Parts: sequence; C-alpha cells; structure tokens
Amino acid sequence: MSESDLLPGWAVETLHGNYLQGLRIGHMLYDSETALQRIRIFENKTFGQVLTLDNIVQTTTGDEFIYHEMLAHVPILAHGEAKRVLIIGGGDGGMAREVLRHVSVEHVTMVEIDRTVIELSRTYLPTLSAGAFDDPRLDLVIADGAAFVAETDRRFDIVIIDSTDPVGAGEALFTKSFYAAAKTCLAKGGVLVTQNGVPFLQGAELTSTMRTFRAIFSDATCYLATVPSYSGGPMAFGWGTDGDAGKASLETLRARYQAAGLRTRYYTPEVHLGAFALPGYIRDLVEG
Ligand code: AG3
Repeated sequence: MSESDLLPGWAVETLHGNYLQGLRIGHMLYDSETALQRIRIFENKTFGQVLTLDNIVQTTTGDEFIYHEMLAHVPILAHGEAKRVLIIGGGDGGMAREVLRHVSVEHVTMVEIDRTVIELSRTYLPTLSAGAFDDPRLDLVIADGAAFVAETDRRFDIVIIDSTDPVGAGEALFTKSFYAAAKTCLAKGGVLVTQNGVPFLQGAELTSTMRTFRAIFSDATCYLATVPSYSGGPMAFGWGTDGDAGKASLETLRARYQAAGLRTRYYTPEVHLGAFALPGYIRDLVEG
C-alpha cells in the first residue's frame, strides 16, 4: 500500500519526502490512468473541484486564480506589447483563459502532452478554460513540450511553463537544455516564466533553475505568490529575460492594467511589483 492510499476518503499528496497534504474527497468525479499518468478529479468542500495528476494537486477551482493570474499577467503586463504567447503544459485551460483575456494578444500556442487532461478538464472543470479552447486565437498542439521548443522556429513574446513538478513527465521541463531551447523561442525583449515549486519544500529545484537562468539571461530572478493548495509556503515563479520588462514601473503597470480592462482577484500592479521582493531565505536559494 502506498502512502497516498493510507487514509480512505482522503486524497493524500506525496510530492514531498517528509511532508504530506491531505484533501478530503467529498465526491469522486473521475479516477483513471492514461498511458502517461493517473488522473483524479474530485470535489472538496473548501477548495472546490480538485485535479490531481499522479496524486499531486495541479489545480483547484477555488484557488486557481492566484496561480493563473500571476503566471499570465505578470509577464504580459511587464512586457507591454505581447502579441504572441506560448504555453507549455496547462491542459486544464486556466492559463490559456487568463492569457486570452488580453485583447492585445493575437495568438496563443499551447502545447500539452496529454490530451485526456484537456478533455476531462473541459468536462469536469469548465470554469478553468471558460471557453478558451474555442477561441480562434488559440492553437492547441498535443505534443511533448520539450520536443516542441527544441524544434519550432516560431518566436513568442512570452513563454509560460505551466508544468507539473519535476517528477515523471514534468522532469524534462526543468533541465538546462529545455530552458536553453525555450529561450531560443523568445522574440527580442521576450520573457520566460516558469512554475518553480514551493521554495521552502523544493529549494534545490529553485536553485537549479536559477543557476541556469543566470547563465542564459541578463535579468534572472523569481517572484512569489501564495497558492493555498500548493502547501508549504509561497510558490516561486522563475523569471528570465534579456529585455527590460523587469524595469516596468508601478505607474507603467497601472496604466497597462487599466488599458487592458482586466478585472483580477489576485493580481494588482502593486502585488506585481511586491511579488519580486524576496525574503532572505528565498533570495539565498535564488543566489545559491
Ligand atoms: N501546475 C502544477 C503546479 C504543481 C505545484 N505543486 C506543488 N509544488 N505543490 C499547475 C497546472 C495548472 N494549470
């Protein structure tokens, strides 16, 4: 019996070696294995509908806005002229939804490895994509994201890595060669952002990504947001660019946010700038 099956009626997340998180399963909506991973979707009274892949929480309808708003709006509003966006992963559709809320974005390519995640999310988590999969600006590619960035000759203003953690299928999306290939997909002034885990529990992962980012970008750091279902402290998002998106002032961000006509529940221009203020232990992991 594995740790994840220890408590009947609970979904136990076994992502970390010495720490478990449990979510009570109110009602199981779906539980099955694809060739790639175990997919579960269930109802939890506090978090809403929860999607897990290989027993690891990917998103919940209750707190997904924090993660998706911060990975989409921070790079797009910092850039200021983003027209073409690449999303690697993101099968639930939440990232595509937030990116497509920018009317100035002309084209989004989303590369997801597991078609089943998209289909199940559309059925059981419709508020995640909220129509994004029907948007004519979206080009959906079912493929391995690592292979895609290595092969494509298309260029993007923003590349968003909306990945799982570096276990199983997601591992390839945390390597030096992947980051280097993702960088070559950036147009001049483009920004790469990544899901980089919870630093308190996954510090080595952050340090490793940041070492690579420092080697390949003139502006390399991370920014933070607290997403309750990714427990253990704030989550880090990697940030890399050779342009000056990181220099956008509060005034500029406010003007762009206004012009975009967005209504957001977590993102504000003030939170945007504040998210780059790193506590000492995270700064040390970034510089490590
Ligand atoms: N991407 C998964 C993030 C998983 C983080 N888990 C953790 N470190 N606790 C989310 C997909 C949402 N579109």
